Amino acid sequence: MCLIPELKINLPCFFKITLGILVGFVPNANYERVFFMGKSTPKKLLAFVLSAVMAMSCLATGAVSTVAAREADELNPAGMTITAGSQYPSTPISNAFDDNTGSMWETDYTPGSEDAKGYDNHYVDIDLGGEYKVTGIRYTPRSAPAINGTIVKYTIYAGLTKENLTQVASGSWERNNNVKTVSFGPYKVRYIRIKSDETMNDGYNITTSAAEIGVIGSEIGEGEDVPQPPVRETDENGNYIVTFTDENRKGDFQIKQGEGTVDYTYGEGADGYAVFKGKNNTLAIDNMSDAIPDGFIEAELTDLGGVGRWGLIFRYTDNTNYAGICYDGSWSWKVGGAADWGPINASYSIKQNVTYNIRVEYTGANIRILIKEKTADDYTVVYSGKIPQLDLPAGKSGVRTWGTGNPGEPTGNVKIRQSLQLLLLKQRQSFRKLRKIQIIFGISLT
Ligand SMILES: [Ca+2]
Repeated sequence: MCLIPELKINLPCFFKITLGILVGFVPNANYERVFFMGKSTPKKLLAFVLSAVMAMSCLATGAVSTVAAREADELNPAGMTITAGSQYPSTPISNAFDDNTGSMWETDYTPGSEDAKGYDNHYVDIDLGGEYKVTGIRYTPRSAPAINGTIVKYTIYAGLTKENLTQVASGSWERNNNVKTVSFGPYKVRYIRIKSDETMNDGYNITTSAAEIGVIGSEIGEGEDVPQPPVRETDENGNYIVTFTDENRKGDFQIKQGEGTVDYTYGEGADGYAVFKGKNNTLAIDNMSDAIPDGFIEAELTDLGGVGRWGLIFRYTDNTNYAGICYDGSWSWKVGGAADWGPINASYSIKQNVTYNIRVEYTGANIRILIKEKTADDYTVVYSGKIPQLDLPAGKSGVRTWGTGNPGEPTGNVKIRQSLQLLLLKQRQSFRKLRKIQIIFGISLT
């Protein structure tokens, strides 16, 4: 551990690789959080260094190495430094940044070790050494036919400071050895964390591996305005909160289904809000929210009128796996799937254009809905009971709005169709509008 930080000087790759291997012989060394220089090799030395790396790799592993030129769209700043949460002594993180697909980084897979049991430390931290326009990550798995450690689920975090990284992407990669990419932004970024959440493995010890990792991006041009990643805020209790105070504090609502939209107005307090417009079962999921099994959602909410239904979604995994409570004149619950909904025995009526505080608590199958007009002192318990269908695995939170884009063309929900026609007589409006102010997605019950 203590040897490697001294390498944060302009040593060529050859020495980094060599010392990385030497460290492997130190008994009981702590291999976590090993620092070294990134892809900072002076170009004039490149040919020599790559040759040396090939030679060292062959000596160390006996494997045939392949030198691959870095893609032209990948950043290669001289000040870049890399940190790995875990690495096996003979496969240090430097191997994932040496332009050599024949060498790889692998987390500590020693049987019985913490990192062989879980993914907590399976990450790479990249400090670009300055602010750049970053648009994605390229990941080259180890060479076929080996599959151990190939990342199939990932989360990418990025930010301008090390202490305030926000999730900018997450998802799945195909279970094969092909080169993989993920795109986001573009964002102005200095720090990036690539987190491995699941890998292909032999079913015995888990590991994460990478032949090469590249940061896709470019320098920020003169006068070019590149936004920073959205800021993830929490309240004094550590609960995730969306305040809509400015464009960086609006959560990360993504339309997962339907053709509705989310429009933002920024400002302090009640002056900051988002308007959710539903069209054909629109799901707007906040990708920045925590994926949690139990918790609560609090919102200041105003029904702006229109056609259809609005709801608060929780435990969202995908479009067929989510839970939600909805209101369209009466209360109902909803889970993913076309016909999976039912009534809630609750009679509280929501008036349009009146602002309410709503709190939905969910613990297993237990659901509690509390509401008060914003100006009132006390909440009313609208419902408290068990709805077994809503007891789904952990997931993210969001907003569901329903409306027809074309009046007279309901989408097939019988309950809605019946009330829809009454509403259409009042207002021929394409969208259901729902105004939300200061949404709080909580992670604990109080
Ligand atoms: Ca490599």
